[in-house]
Amino acid sequence: MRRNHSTTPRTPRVLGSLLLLAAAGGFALGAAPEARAAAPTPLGRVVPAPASVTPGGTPYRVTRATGIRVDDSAEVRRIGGYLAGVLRPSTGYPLPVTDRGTGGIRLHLADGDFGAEGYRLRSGAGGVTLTARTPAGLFHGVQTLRQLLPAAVERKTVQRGPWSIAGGTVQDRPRYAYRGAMLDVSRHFFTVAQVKRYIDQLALYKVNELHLHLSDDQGWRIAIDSWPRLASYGGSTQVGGGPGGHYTKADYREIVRYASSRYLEVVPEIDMPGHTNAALAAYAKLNCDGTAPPLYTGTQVGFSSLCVSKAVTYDFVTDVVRELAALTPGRYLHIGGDEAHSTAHGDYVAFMDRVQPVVARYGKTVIGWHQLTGAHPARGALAQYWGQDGTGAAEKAQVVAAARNGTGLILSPADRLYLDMKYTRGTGPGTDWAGLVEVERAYDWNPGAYLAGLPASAVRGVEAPLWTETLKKSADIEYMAFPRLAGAAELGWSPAATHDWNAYKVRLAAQGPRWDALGVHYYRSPQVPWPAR
Ligand code: TNX
Repeated sequence: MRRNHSTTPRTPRVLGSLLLLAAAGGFALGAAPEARAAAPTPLGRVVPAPASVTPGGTPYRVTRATGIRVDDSAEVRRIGGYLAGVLRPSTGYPLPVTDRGTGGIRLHLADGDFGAEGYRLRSGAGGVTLTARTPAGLFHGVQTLRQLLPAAVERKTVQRGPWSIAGGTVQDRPRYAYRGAMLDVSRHFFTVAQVKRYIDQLALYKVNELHLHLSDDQGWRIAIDSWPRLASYGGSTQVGGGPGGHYTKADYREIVRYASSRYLEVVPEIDMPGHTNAALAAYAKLNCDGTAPPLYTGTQVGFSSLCVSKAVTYDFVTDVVRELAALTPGRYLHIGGDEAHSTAHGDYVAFMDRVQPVVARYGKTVIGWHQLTGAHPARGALAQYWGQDGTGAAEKAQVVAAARNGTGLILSPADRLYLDMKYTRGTGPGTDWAGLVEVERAYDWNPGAYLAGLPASAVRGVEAPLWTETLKKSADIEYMAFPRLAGAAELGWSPAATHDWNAYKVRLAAQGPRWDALGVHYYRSPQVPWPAR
């Protein structure tokens, strides 16, 4: 055999191509017997855990002859195309997306008890059928299907099969309607391509809300036509003094479009009245003393405030909310409201009383960090809780009282779901103000019973925020998010009855080879029994 100068990672690709040739030529090649005989992934060994799994029957084997059969609907065909896009590079099969024929992988919309996002997956010798009431349900079913195939299916070059899916039925639907991830694009700016990469990773775990923290002291990241210096000047730096950046409206629409193609709703956040140094630096008139502060590239919080008593503040807020609402097909607009340490309490309440109706006027529902419960949350508003165990009793009581009054909650406990917390003392980057958060700690709690005295119906879901003071590149995002994000997604999706760390860590371990195949940089926590690389 000729010597190949490239190192080991190339070998499987070469082998894969040989196998493809072999398959095309109709002769068998010497795959290791144990590889050929490998049992398919047990039905249900996926993250998030499905609501119900009934294994049994013959597996379905994806072959060169497999077609992806779709309903005669543009959206179902698009989901079929997405699935084909995942499967074609690694299998090397044509996998035509068609509304003809029988067998194969079928994507089908039908009435039934699936809810808005649930699906059923049936697998047997004759084929796999995904059924849902909505395209979102089919898309989530496709993510389950992906995870039932060997991890190598995620590679971009032809790999050795077989590509078998265990026989049986998965019947699945989410516990919570809101399953979010937040990305702070203010402290460090991330490009459209980087955001899309994260969206693809979130979609794999059935996350359906992407909260973008678009403004903070260090940078304003979204173009607002009526206040152009917000982005052009307010967005011109970041933590550490790099060049920063911002999204044009076209960029932002592209993020929204891409997210929606993966069934994620984008929740834009403009943080107010604190965390506003970038805006105050861009426009002197927004400051009570009429003097613009310099741009800020440090990591302190709580030093900036909009000028609550000035009329121009509300012109500014109205313009920003109007333009942002026009860019937002989603239901929500997040107005921040955290750490307003430089705003007097009375001013904070007055500000929120004036700003929440502006959000409603432009057709959006308010989300605020839980400090909003210290003001008067608007009817229908959601509060995002980011406290921690063992502290803030008065604040917890305030949040619970608001929930009893009808304010919905999104749970993001900092000592569980803040993805910017370090895993251990020795792992970097990240921070540790809410403690060290290993994988088990991030997963092992119950959102339904988290705050004592909370009506269960008040909990609308969970969200894992990723603050980026210390994070600069996609590899940093991924290292902090994975594996913890998978746990957050499972808390949002899976029924409480499936919750079990010992079972979860085995399902989680199976994600490792998948992340390797996808090129996702992740933390190989010693708590998780990863297969050897
Ligand atoms: C607290 S959480 C903040 C952010 C920081 C984060 C760092 C919240 C609503 N405010 O401004 O980036 O801690 O972990």
